[in-house]
Amino acid sequence: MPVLRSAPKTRALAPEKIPLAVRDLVARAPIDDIHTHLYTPSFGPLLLWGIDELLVYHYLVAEGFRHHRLPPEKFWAMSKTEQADLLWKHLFLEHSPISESCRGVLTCLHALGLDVRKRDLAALRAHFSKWTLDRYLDKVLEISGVERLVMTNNPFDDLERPVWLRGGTRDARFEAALRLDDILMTWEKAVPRLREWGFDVGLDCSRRTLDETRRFLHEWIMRMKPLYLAVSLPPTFAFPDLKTPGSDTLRNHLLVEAILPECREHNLPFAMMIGVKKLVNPSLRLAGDSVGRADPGVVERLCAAYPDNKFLVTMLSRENQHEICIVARKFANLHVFGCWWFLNNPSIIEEMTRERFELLGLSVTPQHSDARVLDQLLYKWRHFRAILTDVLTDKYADLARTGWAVTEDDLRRDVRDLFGGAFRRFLE
Ligand code: HDL
Ligand code: ZN
Repeated sequence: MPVLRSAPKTRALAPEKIPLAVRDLVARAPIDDIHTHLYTPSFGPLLLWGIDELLVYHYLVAEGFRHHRLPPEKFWAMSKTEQADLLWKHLFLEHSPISESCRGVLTCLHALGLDVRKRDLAALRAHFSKWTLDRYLDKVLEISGVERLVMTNNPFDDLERPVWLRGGTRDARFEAALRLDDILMTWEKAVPRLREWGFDVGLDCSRRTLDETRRFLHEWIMRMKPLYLAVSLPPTFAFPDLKTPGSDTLRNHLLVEAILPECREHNLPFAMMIGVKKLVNPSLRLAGDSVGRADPGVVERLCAAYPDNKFLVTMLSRENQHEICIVARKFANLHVFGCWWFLNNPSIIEEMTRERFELLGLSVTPQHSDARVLDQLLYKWRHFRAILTDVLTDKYADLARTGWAVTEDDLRRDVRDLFGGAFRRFLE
């Protein structure tokens, strides 16, 4: 007989006490950051940190072009320090830094206890020059409350691959995710490199090619011990793709006959990050990608066709958010996560988080940082904690109005779920 009665072990919070309790618990809760572009220091220059990296983050680069109007080739010819000087001038000194990515830089500096009143970039740089990376890493993780984070790991990256091949000790705070954009999005470039590494693959989707691709995946899963496999997909991604034979059909074969079987064998989710229009303005380089509305039916069909696979999904278009919540209500093998990239703005984060709680309750991971610069953990999480506090406070107040006893234990359990607990159960 299922347990139908379990009176709360601790006292209910008086309704007027709920806001303070939520604020304190959310502010202090440790975070499991399930998608970042950060690396352990052993990956060398791949781990970006410090004020100049914060200023030349591709979000600010894009915004900067709207002010300085330099020809892109002139901007890219500058040193990183010169780029940072230019962006500081245009985005902070000549205009109030009210955009989310500019505000984020200031939140990072504020979290570090730095005084930005003088708006003195040279003084700020002098502060960062005093840190060693290892000490700064510990400091940022401590202040941001990030306990563990998941990297984005790509065997096709020429800087990253040798570090994995060398092996070495792992920093338990950094976990891996095996990224497959090269295989699923640029197969024709992946083939010669896979063949160079001893995998007998071809441009076709022969049995040999698919088996050898699985062998490659298996080898890197054993090496990286990833929490999930991942890919960033265009809004046009189709499944099954019977409309446009050619590369898409090949992509479907690689997905269905190599990637999903490997995921099942290792009980690993497949993460699809859907809606990126790559390089709509190539002259902006990493800042040149855009967004497009995708078809959530793709996710429905994959979840239905592969019930023994687990899918992590985040969609880039605001217009897809309600739809993907409905898909998640239909398929328990789907876990929705994050306010990704162009959605990581307070007005949209609040809307998405409310929508998700109303439709999915606490079976969702509402945010990841997507941090590309270590220091960004400081702002991406501080900004999100504030929004989550407001939304959760409203939700528990709604419950209290029904006579439901909201306890501190309930709050602690629920916040732990939202900051990684639900994700970890989904991995089990
Ligand atoms: O593909 C991804 O993981 C995206 O997050 C891209 O890296 C993107 O450039 C980004 O950094 N978004 O925040
Ligand atoms: Zn990312």
